[in-house]
Amino acid sequence: MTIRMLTAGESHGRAIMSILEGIPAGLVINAEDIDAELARRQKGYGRGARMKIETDFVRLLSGVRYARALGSPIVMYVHNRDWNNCKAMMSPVSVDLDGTILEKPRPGHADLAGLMKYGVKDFRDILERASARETVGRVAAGAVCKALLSVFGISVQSFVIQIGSVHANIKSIPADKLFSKAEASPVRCPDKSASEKMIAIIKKASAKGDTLGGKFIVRVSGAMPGLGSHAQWDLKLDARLAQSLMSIQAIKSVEIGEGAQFASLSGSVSHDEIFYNSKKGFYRNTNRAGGIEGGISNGSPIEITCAMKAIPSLAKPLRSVNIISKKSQKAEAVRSDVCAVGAAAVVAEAAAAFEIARALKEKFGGDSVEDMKKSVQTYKTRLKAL
Ligand code: EPS
Repeated sequence: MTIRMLTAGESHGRAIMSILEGIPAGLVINAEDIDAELARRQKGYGRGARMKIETDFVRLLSGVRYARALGSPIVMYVHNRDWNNCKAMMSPVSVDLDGTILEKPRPGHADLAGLMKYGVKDFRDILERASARETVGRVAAGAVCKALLSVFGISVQSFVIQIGSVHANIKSIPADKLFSKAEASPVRCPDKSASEKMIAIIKKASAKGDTLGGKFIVRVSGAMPGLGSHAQWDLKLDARLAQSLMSIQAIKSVEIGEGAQFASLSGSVSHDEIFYNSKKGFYRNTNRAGGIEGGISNGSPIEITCAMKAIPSLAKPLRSVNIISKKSQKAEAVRSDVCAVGAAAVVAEAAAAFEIARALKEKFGGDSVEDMKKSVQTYKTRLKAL
């Protein structure tokens, strides 16, 4: 059985939920570890007033007993505290409201395209689910996937390398310090001086009623060679990661290794030459491929760079059209974040952890963690004998 995941819930509804299926029995799952990931997602300079309302924590509704996975579907429930303020607006039963609807769709949001597609009158029906609040469910599921990966020595970390026009300089920072430095930064950027500049431009954007995007890197360390497959398009690990990460709200590009840079590099400097010694086995001195060749992990760290666009909810809105009067008007000005690149990076860790866990489960099978461990051990012994 593979691992599957669905999320449910509206931004201002009662809760965000996820169903995670296929986690092997016996995996230790601590609610506190999930909560720690949820808290990481809530942080960051540039987040809006909503984060002062919410304090996310998980309720494990099924699939876990005495802090261990049962092998059955795991349902996770995270309450929206803002629901208290939105009960009438989001009521699942019919209520008498004053008839107020949102009329001025925000360029860049799902508002207008969703309204057309679903035939709704009020595009709140669309924005509630399009909202990045949904990522709570992915982070909860990702935390469980991270727990599974850690059993096999695989970790998933991220750090921000750009916000707006400010780029981090990470060349002089040792690879094993990037994550801890990012965690200590209010914008999750390991370069201290860039962090300060990033905070300054976020402050400036906020004062102007504007928003900012940026770039971050997700790094998967410890993944063995052989995850994903060249044999079918929908089994390729890079393609799966791309879908999972691109589906995060506002993410507009996902690159593996050198990514878009490959277009301008010639073959002689695009690839990672292969070496061998009896101690290390096969190894590379470079990692331009970002740890994936032919859709299969090759044992080097898996490196993914994502670009996030600036959030489309603007305090000083762009021009739009009133869907009732068809007159030109400014788009709805709704409460929002100014910059959420650091939070998106935490979500991306979860999305990557899910895909890596899924590929791991597909390769090694096993209904229990113990079965999986044996299978991994057998495989690693075979690789050693190569
Ligand atoms: C979001 C708009 C804001 C963000 C929200 C995503 O919410 P609200 O409209 O309630 O102020 O804060 O993100 C979250 C609630 C969250 O938990 O990340 C949007 O339109 O995407």
